[in-house]
Amino acid sequence: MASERFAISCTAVGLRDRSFASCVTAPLRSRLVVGPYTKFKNALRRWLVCGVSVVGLTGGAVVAKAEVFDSWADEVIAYTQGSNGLGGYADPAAALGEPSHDTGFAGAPEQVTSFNPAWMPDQLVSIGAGGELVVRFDQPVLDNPLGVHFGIDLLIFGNALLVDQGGVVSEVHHERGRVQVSQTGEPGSWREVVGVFADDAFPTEGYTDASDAFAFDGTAGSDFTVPVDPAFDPVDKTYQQVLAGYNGSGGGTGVDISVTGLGWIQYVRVYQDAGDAHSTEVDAFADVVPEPSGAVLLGLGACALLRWRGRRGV
Ligand SMILES: [Ca+2]
Ligand SMILES: [Ca+2]
Ligand SMILES: [Ca+2]
Repeated sequence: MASERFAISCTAVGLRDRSFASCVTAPLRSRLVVGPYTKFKNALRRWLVCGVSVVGLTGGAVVAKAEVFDSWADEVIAYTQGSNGLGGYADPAAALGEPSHDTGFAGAPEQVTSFNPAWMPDQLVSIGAGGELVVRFDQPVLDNPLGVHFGIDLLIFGNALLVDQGGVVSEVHHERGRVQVSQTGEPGSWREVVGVFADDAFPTEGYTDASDAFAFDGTAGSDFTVPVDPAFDPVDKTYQQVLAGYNGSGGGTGVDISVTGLGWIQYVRVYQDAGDAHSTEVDAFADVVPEPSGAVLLGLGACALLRWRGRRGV
């Protein structure tokens, strides 16, 4: 997949040369299949795994095993459409994979913007009153501290939209679904993310450079793995001001899992109470991964040097 990304999987496994070599060479191979900025970030993240591996080698305990993941949810664990779910929008696999940059509504190659959300049944799954959707990530979604991406760890994309009135946003049209997270997906393991709702602000923005919300002339895809600043309020803003406020992000509901007391999660549940008059739709889930810091980069350089010297006995 063109948007393939990497993440860290810390597992209690023995460090082997093969995993280390894979760790070093995978970023180089990835350059063949991903975009320039994403390639750069992916490479740094993979090298971060190398750094952790060296720690494991010298400490003799838990080490990191290099694996390749994308940022999107991978598996549907459960799905039940509620009483007022949208007919035809009942395929839970629509919530797996990358959020929608474009929508084929009416057969036209329209772009998804915060005013023009995803439309198609293969893009969205509808929850409905009393319904639920449970998905699993292949990798742990880690808790980012407040200073990293505003503390947001997970993004949920729906079909919420900004309402235009006279050239500015009058309101965010949303159909809020409740959110729970879990490390295991087992009964009793679920923690409610209080005050955060799926299919809410911020509506998905597929491109960063469209001239108008309905011009569909964007060429630069937005980043679905970084959140919008939660302090940004799109109301009374023009479309260009909204784009500026998104600052390259593709939007999505931001979830900070620290409010649940969990340091990482791997399962996400979106559900609606019975009797809810709305119908929450979900397009996708994304893991928000921090950028490697300068100190980490220095560590990674040391990692590579140690490995090079080790191979040559110097
Ligand atoms: Ca994935
Ligand atoms: Ca967090
Ligand atoms: Ca989707």
